[in-house]
Amino acid sequence: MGFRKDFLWGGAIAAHQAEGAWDVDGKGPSIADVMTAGDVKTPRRITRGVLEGEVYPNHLGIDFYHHYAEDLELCAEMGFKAFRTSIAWTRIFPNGDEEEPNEAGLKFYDDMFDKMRELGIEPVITLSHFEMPYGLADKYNGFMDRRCIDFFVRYASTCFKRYKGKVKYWMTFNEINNQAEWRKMGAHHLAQEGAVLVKEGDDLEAMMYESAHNELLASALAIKACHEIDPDAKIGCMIGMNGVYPASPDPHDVLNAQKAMTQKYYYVHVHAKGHYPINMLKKFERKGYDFIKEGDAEILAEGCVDYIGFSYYMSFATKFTGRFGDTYDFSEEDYVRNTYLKASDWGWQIDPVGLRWCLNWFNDRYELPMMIVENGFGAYDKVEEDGTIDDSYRIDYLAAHIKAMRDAVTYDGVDLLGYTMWAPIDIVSASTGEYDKRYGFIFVNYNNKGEGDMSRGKKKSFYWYKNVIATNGEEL
Ligand code: BGP
Repeated sequence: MGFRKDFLWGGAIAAHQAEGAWDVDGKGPSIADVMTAGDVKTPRRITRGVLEGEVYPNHLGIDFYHHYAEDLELCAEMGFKAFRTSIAWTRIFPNGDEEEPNEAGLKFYDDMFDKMRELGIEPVITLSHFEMPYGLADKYNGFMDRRCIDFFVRYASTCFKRYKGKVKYWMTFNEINNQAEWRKMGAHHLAQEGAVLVKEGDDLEAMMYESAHNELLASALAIKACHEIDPDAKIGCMIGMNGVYPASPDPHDVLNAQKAMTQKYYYVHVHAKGHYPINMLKKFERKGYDFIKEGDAEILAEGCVDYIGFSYYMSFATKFTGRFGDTYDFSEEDYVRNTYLKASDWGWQIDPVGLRWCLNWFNDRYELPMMIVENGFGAYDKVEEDGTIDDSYRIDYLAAHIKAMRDAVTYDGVDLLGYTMWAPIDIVSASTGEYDKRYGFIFVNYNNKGEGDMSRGKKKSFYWYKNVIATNGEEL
């Protein structure tokens, strides 16, 4: 009963949201380095290059580049068994299309992984976490150009060779499926996934499916390379999993929600089974898409994942509007509020039971080990006069979600390898570019206005999580 003895308790961050040092030691700009600051009401913008007078929060992050040793020590104090971060692609290949890697970038991660090992922490590493080199986006239009597949595989293989024996758990593209919501996010979401920089009049839907296909090929080829270079390593996909419920038992709503799940999560099907679900192939045929070329099927079939990594923050509900007729195609514009759930200050609906639902959804279809590599609660934290921070709301959120995953393991037989909550330390928000949307057990003294000395402090949740790990999830 309960979690396995070697369960990987830990936390997760991403290079671009934490490291800062965006142009240090030969690093080139990534797509995250041309995203401006926003907030709960103001969307981030993507600029063509780094422009004078704009504010780019990822350039500074929380200066993890120079503070990772002390930050990891604080994580070790909580008893972390695993730490998930990403390698910034542009530290290794600054423009993305170089023949040779940047040694200073490779050395930086050597030192970081050594530090983790010294602390008894298993590195769990994402190869691309919204970090496509800006050079590739600008020059090739990202994954719209098949040459970017080779550039990614070269980068991935360089990492597998260099960190063989140091890194055992890999993932290819962070939340590769976010781009399925291209209607809502437009250029932002596509570019965040390393897909394309779009212009007026482009057919976003067609471009999304084509560039996502090329990204899936890149992922499959990297997985194959990983298996060949380091047979002891495990490599997974990373899916942004937020289940879609029907808004009511009306069969139209139920079918609509089912179609939404296929359209949002066919990416995991390709990763786990090595081919597209027929439902999606029918859609491509109907739309006249011809981006699947000879030989692609074999590539996908040979690059299946060892485990499913996924993030979980919330769930959605959808109401059938009839806008796509008998196809019942999904559009995120058809989401409705779920009146059974409360939401965070950013409107993210809180649904711990939904996490168990998602674990079962994956398990029933793919029967693969899983790792929850992100789950957390973004909130405004208040520092009391005595310097303490009572983030009981964060504890409540995490405790309810950990209980749900414990139930999925205990009662539903889910094979769960680990849980790396998001994010053990306050960092820059990916969707809004804010500092004030905080997730951490560790407070970072820095805010949206650029005030603060970046010093680190412990919130109430720090001590709570330490006990969760010490009791292997028994005491929540
Ligand atoms: C996921 C991303 C992360 C992270 C998290 C929280 O979608 O993989 O990079 O940031 O969401 O989102 P946000 O930072 O926007 O609150």
